Amino acid sequence: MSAAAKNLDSYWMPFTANRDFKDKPRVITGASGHYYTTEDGNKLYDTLSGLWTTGAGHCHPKIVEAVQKQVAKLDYCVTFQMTNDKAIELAQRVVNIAPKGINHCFFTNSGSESVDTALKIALAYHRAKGEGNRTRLIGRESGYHGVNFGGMSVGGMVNNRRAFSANLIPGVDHMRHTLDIERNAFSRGLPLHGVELADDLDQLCSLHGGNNIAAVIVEPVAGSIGVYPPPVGYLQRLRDICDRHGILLIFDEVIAAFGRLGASFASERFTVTPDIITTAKGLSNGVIPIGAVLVRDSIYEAFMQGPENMVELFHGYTYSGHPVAAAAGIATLDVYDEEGTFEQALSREQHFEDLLHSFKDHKNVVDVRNFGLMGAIEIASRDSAPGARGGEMHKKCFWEANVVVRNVMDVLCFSPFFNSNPDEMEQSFAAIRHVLDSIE
Ligand code: PXG
Ligand code: PLP
Repeated sequence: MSAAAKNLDSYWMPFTANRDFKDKPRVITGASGHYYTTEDGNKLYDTLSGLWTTGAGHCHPKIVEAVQKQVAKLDYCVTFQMTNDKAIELAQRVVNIAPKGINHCFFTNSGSESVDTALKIALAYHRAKGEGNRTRLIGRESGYHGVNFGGMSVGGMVNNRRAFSANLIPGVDHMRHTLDIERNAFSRGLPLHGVELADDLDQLCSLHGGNNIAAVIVEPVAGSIGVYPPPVGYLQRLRDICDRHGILLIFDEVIAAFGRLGASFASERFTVTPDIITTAKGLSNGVIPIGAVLVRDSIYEAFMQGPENMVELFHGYTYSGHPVAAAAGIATLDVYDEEGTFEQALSREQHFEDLLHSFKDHKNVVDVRNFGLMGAIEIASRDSAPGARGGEMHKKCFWEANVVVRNVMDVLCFSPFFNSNPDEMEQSFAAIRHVLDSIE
């Protein structure tokens, strides 16, 4: 065991079974391109691009250089009532590739902060417009919107909510999720059945009065729960219902934005434009924490009323628009531009889909789902031990197959690099299949 791994006790690890992990740790000390390296020099193929973060590959030289330069030039700068050149430039660059009409960008440090920021903007927007009665928020079962109180409340992953259920924010409802294995198992791309699930929103409008609802937040493709692509027509129907009732539509694109769906934003791929977009992860290729909330012009303008010397939105983080993070973001957008990353991602979709669906015949596989470069293989749960097979897959892949695979219970999630090499993808999926065969 390495020196680092021996001294794990002080480290309370996030979303980890701490005792089980510390018994036999999995520690990474380096990364390059599509591989992680361990302390003993093993190279592991990364099938999740970090945690859906690092689509352009690890330690991209251009981003590394930009960070190194920036940290030596301007390490930190207050962004309340003053700012830095990099934050200004990144905001412009992001809105340049955002959907038409979305031209304003508020910086955060993570997806969770982006979500809570977006919810606060939605509530304050209606109030600024004289519709302070619009206070209700709608999320979706199985949704993931981060771990802060707002995002947890609109989110729908039960384990994330259970211990806090009495303290979630009030006035939140959930639509049903869109996974329907009975009707849609092994769909390639968007499932055909389920557009009517969007009518849950209409029902909530009947129940509460649509004019009491502030916003609806959904992941265009639910990621964290195990990749649930939206049924054909579903997002458009949500958009239509929101328009009818004056409700803001928030797309949580923390995973989906910046190439994951072969486009700058999911909204571009689906040709459905929300009112607010939350982002993080791919904005800096995962190199430095940064997130952004993008809003429609009409939302920004609603705040720009009243005395000009007054703060319009009492919200912001110490590190909103951090210059080093912003420099990483600018370099990342340069890389996406110069390398044609979004087209690269599109060009790899078919091969990725074929590799995933080659698991259809496996005796323990109950579903395969994919859209863009997001994919999942769902394994049947072992009797009375949900999550056991998935957990064993993760560990065996790490220790015996030199492949990093993320499991959410018994669902294996994949988020390949935008510039992944087809041979390496095939080899890693062959190794994964081998491990799956070995699991009872
Ligand atoms: N919204 C969405 C849609 C996300 O996917 C967040 C918000 C929160 O972002 P931060 O940066 O605060 O973690 C996310 C993050 C998984 C997994 O297992 C996915 C995420 C986080 C942790 C685990 O797939 N996504
Ligand atoms: N808690 C205390 C005591 C603080 O002073 C601050 C920021 O100044 C925060 C929390 C919030 O930290 P951040 O702005 O990094 O989110």
